Amino acid sequence: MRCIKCKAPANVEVRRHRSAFCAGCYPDWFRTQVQRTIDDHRMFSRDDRVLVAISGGKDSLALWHALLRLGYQTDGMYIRLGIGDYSVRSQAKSEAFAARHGLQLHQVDLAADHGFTIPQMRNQREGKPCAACGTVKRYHFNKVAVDLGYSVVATGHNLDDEAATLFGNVLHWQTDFLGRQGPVLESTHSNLARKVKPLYRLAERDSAAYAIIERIDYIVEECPMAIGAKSLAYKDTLNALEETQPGLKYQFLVGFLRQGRKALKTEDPVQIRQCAKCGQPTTAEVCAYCRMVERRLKKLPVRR
Ligand code: Q46
Ligand code: ZN
Repeated sequence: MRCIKCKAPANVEVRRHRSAFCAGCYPDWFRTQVQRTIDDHRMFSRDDRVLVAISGGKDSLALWHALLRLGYQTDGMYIRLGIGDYSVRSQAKSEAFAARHGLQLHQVDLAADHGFTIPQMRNQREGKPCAACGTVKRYHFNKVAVDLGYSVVATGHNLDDEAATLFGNVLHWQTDFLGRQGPVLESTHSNLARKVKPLYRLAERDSAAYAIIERIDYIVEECPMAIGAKSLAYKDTLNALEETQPGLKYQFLVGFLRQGRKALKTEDPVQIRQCAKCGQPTTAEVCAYCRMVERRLKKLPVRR
């Protein structure tokens, strides 16, 4: 197999595009894809300050690296979730990346600043804290972006993540979520940052290849809380289909965004107001984050 750009022996195959690239040409192709996605959806411009949500994994670090090379103004943000050794190692990788490139990495420490860790937020029924973790991440990324004046929050969600989310939402006919799923979540309130996903058309293995070729040192292991998660089962199912039908994941997701989503979009935007406790945007009197934290802190032993 030869690189489609320079005809040298190829190192990375992108089957859904019927393409292959050598290690020299691949990073440019990856960055061009990111740039196209940003342009197609008018995600942000070079005048915007972009806050990149960093986990220490391949996707968020590949995204930060690509945005940097493309000339965007970016800072990172990492949340110390308190998930044992996994958090210690992912924090170290995130800090090392920021230091190596001379970038600013904001951090929120849940245990030190807010008195809880993610493993303490396990759901009694499922035994997993992932729903709580999602609420915590959305809350703090938004709060830091608004407080520090960033125009937009960029996350490393890739094609596999987005196709798996879509698959799960279709299986359970979560029409509310389906109507809102997309690469850009517009701000509908002055305290709500815009959210964008510049990697949503690139697969997990595309960012892994980019990270390896660009020598980005990322945390390879998955969060231990992800074991047994439904999203992983959905990814396995889609990967099995993709194996025999290259491009299926892309068609599934992009086809939905182009054709299916508009039928599910609600005309009336939900009324956003400020949380009575913390002032963050919410649709209820008190936001989901404040309610969740208050509920759980009552059950945790008092810290001395
Ligand atoms: S970090 Fe958080 Fe994930 Fe770990 S606890 Fe679940 S949601 S699996 S992306
Ligand atoms: Zn609140």
